[in-house]
Amino acid sequence: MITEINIDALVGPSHHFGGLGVGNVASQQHAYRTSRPREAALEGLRKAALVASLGVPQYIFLPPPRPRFSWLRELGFSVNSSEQLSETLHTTPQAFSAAFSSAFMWAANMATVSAACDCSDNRLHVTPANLISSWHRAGEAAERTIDLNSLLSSLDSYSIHPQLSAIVPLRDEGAANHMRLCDTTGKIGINIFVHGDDPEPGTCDWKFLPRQTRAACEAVARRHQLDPQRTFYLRQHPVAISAGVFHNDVIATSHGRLLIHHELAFHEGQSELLRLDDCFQKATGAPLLRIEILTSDLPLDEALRSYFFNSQIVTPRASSLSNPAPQMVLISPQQCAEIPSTRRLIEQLIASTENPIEEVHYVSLEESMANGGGPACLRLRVPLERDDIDKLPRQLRLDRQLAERLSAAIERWYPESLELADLCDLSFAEELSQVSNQLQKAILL
Ligand code: SUG
Repeated sequence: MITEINIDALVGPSHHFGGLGVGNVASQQHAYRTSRPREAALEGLRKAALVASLGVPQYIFLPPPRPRFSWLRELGFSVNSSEQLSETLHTTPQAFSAAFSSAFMWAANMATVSAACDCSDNRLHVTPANLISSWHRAGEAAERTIDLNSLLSSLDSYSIHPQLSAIVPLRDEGAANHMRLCDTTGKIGINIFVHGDDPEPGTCDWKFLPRQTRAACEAVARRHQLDPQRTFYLRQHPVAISAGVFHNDVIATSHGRLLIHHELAFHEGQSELLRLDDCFQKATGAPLLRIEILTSDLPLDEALRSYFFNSQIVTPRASSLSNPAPQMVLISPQQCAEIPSTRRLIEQLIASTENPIEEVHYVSLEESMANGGGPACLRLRVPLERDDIDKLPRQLRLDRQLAERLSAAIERWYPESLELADLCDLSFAEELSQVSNQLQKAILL
């Protein structure tokens, strides 16, 4: 039996709005707004604690160190005084913001992960995403490779590959553009990769640079040794990308044998989707539960405002024999409860007996949402055997005690609010390293 663990990445104390998300309308709209790092971290932690309370194995990665002054130096900036930092902010705000970025919080972009049972060598394969499309995210792969190694090092067999080369044709944003469908045991898996680039470069007039290329998807599938017969490639719809759908997980979602996608998720995807339905049926002996949401039921702009497709779907564990768990639970952004079309859609999904979703939890993630990240963006799924889960380091597993300790550290040490100009104060950089120490303590206790 395969169980999905979730890894969430704690929001960092320098969380701010830098307007750097390529094709990410929310990030652009909220550029330079005052941020609330404390609330951002607490919101993310509460969401992860909710998932843990449903019996899903939940792990936490701490924020990597910020600021990245070495990177600013590499770009020729001097960073020895607050005045110099202030000058950097004014001349090149993108580089400045990137040095303090907390975008590592969106763990769905950390890596693409393949279950060992899907790979011909029977090893779990992981490729950290190179995230080369934007100013602020490319440095994350090296940092998260260390964290992933620490989490997985006690497993008997796994491969963490180097990130794909940092060249434009290999733009990779990880699990946000990958979906794994499987049977009820989790042992028979089908992998779907979603890319945004056009087959013949230059044929399409993009408003925003598509962040994932087909070449990157194919390279990941090859190195992970996935069965080509059970691997699918779908192309994101250009209309959706131009409207602000910068990752597939903003327009489609999946869990187990359930796939929910918008009518405008994929470009000319019909024949590939029919082949997918057929392949799933043949491989697992059961039909794929594929739900296509029409524009007439959910217009694209409401899909984006609500982030409905970024709802997280989990299989809870029963707390006792007399208290059976719902088959699947939806964790949706609060916005979905407020927008009538998505509220109705969720009510219909729960009422219908034709899909396994039986419950919804609405979560408030205002700070993350304002930067274009919903519940599913904040987690990376790793499909593992139960025995392997037992081997993972206990101190990274989120239980009530760890959640309380982290929450207390955040309340005590994180700034309540932050302007970009506050980051120019050199003493703030020292404070950030103290916060890191306090979070480490909370984990190691
Ligand atoms: O890469 N936002 C992130 C949001 C990532 C959401 N992840 C998934 N869909 N899986 C991004 O665009 C904004 C940062 C800023 O502007 O300060 C940002 O990076």
